[in-house]
Amino acid sequence: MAKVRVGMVGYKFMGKAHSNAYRALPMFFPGSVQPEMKAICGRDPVGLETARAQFGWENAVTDWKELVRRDDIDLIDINAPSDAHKDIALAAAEAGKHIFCEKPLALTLEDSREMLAAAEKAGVKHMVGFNYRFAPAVQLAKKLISEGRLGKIYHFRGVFLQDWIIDPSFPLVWRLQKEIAGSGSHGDLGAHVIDMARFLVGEFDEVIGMNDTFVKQRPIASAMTGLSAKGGAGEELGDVTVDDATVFLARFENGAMGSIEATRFAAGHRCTNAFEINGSKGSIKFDFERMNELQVYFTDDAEDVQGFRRVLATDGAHAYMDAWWPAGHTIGYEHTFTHEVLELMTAIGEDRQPVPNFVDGVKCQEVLEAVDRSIAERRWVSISEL
Ligand code: 4PW
Repeated sequence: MAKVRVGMVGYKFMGKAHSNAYRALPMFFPGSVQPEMKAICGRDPVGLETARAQFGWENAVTDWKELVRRDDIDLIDINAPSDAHKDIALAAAEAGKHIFCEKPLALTLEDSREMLAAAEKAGVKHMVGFNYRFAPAVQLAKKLISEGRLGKIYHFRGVFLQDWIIDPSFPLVWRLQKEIAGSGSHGDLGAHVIDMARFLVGEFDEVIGMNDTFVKQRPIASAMTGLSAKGGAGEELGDVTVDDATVFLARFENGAMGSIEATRFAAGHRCTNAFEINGSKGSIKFDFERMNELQVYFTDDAEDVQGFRRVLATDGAHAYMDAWWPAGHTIGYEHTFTHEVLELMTAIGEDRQPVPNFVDGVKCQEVLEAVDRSIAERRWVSISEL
């Protein structure tokens, strides 16, 4: 197949991560269908041109509506803040472009369902950026569960703990504003944990949650991104309109119990995206801060050597690792995006939907919204109610 010509909206954190993945693919996965980095899009022409030159895009445009109409673009990659996802995706579907959209898919469940319907009506490929699935150690977890090595699953325990806004003087960036981000830790971090639970354990049945906003007002930033603010902040304060932390309990359709926690106030945790799964025949533990490792415990180990042991998921037996380095060398966060883009390019080449796609994005939004409803109404909420 000819190359997939990419137009990407957004050039900051996720724009850099996706650009790096597009550039790494031909070097490390030369047999794959390859991307062609045609155009990068953003609002600030100065920052955009810097990113274009630095990341290696052919040209830069400031109007995403122009980008989605171009005949020399096959795929629209949406890395803009969450409030822009729906409009760009609907326009891309209308123009017959494949769509790759960062998580969470949309601001609301209703919007995500509209995006899925539009993509399906247009007959285009659609993917959502749950990159953590693509860590080799997580792929090993999926393999062990699928092979029945853990037996019947009793517990999923998942957390995504950060601490980048624990300082009350940290300014009011867009990730702290509901109208732009949709939610705080819940949709930004909890979405990853929800997707991981769906990927490894199965569908959610019912949930009940709680949340809090510990710092209610923050200094308004003059120039900002989602995770940082440039040029400092003034004296004026603005309201934080999202959760700083959301915790919820869950029952899965297969009977397993779940506890999920997302917070940006776990002092000392920079990016602890971690889970533990307990089954009738064993347990596994993963922590993204040690992302090349999976802790495993099997009940059928000989009694005198039973205990959790560390598997280093860096050999050729582990997903994707043949493509990287020999002799057990480790990989990092950015490699999960390369694996994600490999799945997207391969799916387009094979004329099938990539996984995870907008169906997974909608399923995630259902759980996000069910938790929010359970908090508002202080009751268990079935996913089937949504
Ligand atoms: O999805 C992203 C995560 O990988 C989030 O939007 C920010 O970056 C915060 O944690 C990481």
